[in-house]
Amino acid sequence: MSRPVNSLPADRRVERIRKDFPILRRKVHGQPLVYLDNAATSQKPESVIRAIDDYYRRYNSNAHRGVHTLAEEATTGVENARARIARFIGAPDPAAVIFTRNCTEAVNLVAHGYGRKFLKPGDEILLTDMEHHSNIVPWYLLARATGAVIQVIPVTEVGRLDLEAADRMITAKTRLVAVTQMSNVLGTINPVERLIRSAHAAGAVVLIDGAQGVPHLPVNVEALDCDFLAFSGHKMLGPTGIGVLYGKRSLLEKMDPFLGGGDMIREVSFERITWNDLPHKFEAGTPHMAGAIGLAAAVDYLDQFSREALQAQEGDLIRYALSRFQNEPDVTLYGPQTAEARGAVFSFTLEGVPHHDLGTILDSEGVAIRAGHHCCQPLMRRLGVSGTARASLYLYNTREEIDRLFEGLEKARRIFGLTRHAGKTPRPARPKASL
Ligand code: 7TS
Repeated sequence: MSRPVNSLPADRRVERIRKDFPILRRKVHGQPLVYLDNAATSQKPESVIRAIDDYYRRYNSNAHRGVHTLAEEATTGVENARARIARFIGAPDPAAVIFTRNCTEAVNLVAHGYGRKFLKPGDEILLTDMEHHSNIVPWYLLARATGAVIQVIPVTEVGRLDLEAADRMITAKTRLVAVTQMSNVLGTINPVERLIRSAHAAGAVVLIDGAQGVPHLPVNVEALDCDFLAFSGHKMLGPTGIGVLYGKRSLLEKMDPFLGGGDMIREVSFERITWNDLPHKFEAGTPHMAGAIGLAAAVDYLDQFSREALQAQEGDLIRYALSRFQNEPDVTLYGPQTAEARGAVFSFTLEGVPHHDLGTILDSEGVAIRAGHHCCQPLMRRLGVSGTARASLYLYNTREEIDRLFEGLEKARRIFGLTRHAGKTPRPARPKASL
């Protein structure tokens, strides 16, 4: 009998978890793959792959339309998935869970369905300097369409939101606050509860971008009292092409639809159209049945672990990675320097090595990271860099893999003729935890 997975020591648990992910057995350039690009997309366990395969082999059909057995099974599959995901995020009402293509589409849905209907010239939309383009561009378009104005909460020297500035900036003019729960660059975990309370006191609604938060942090939309939560399935072990918008029912009811088409209507004539009930009002066209079913399997996979066990395991990895980063004189790590304030995302630069070259050298060693601006150009400007290298971890990563990352940095130094302790050029005096 194998021990229940939660009572295993962390290293044994990770060993067990790794066996569930077939891609982790792959080699890249002759080396065992070290996948450290989880903030871009996560890998998929066997159970998710099987759920999708099973759907297409056994009951593929069009949900919500047919009267035949397969159509009923597909409908049940999608609706059970909705209920499962609602339970995962603490939403009491499955109809408040709207399936979208991804987090990006969920944000756009709110910008169109809520923003275009309710925002007026001079109303303020409050964002932060650490938002992903997905949580900037839809609001920019909305501001242009309505005459609303974008305000931006700054980021402090240590990579946190400037909460004093936020307190000043949330005023009676603020109609909507859109903020990421966790930065995909700095790893910063934002105090979203506090922002939600202040925004509500000022009469504004709040959208939480949970693309990075939901895969890693326990989220309960009722306890948070957020108005909207947007996230993507593919960053939390689910398939690509499926995302979620949670919204408070009272808001979803009064919003306009986003996309028009089949399934989202009650009655159509050329003179007058009435909308279907929630959640269908926001799900035009044939849904991504396999995606929804695959995402429910991903949530089942995550939920087999106690959140405490997973968080302790991830916390240990974060502390280990931080200690390694902080021991490299020629590496600048951006964002909070303590494990409590951050998630498992590490953006850094290695002095004398352009980030894209670093990404290529690491790939030659089988280590997958991301290099670039990470769809956060305003934040890059704030950091004073054109881009960074970024290693992001998930529940199957190990200390040995972090060691492989640092071995790769050593190779990059050798190729660029640098030494670890000095770097090629004398370093200007500046704090290591710079932002
Ligand atoms: N919000 C945040 C905070 C993100 O990190 C991302 C994707 C998105 C929104 C958009 O998610 P999508 O699934 O709709 O594309 N972030 C990244 C990343 O950091 N690297 O690749 C995608």
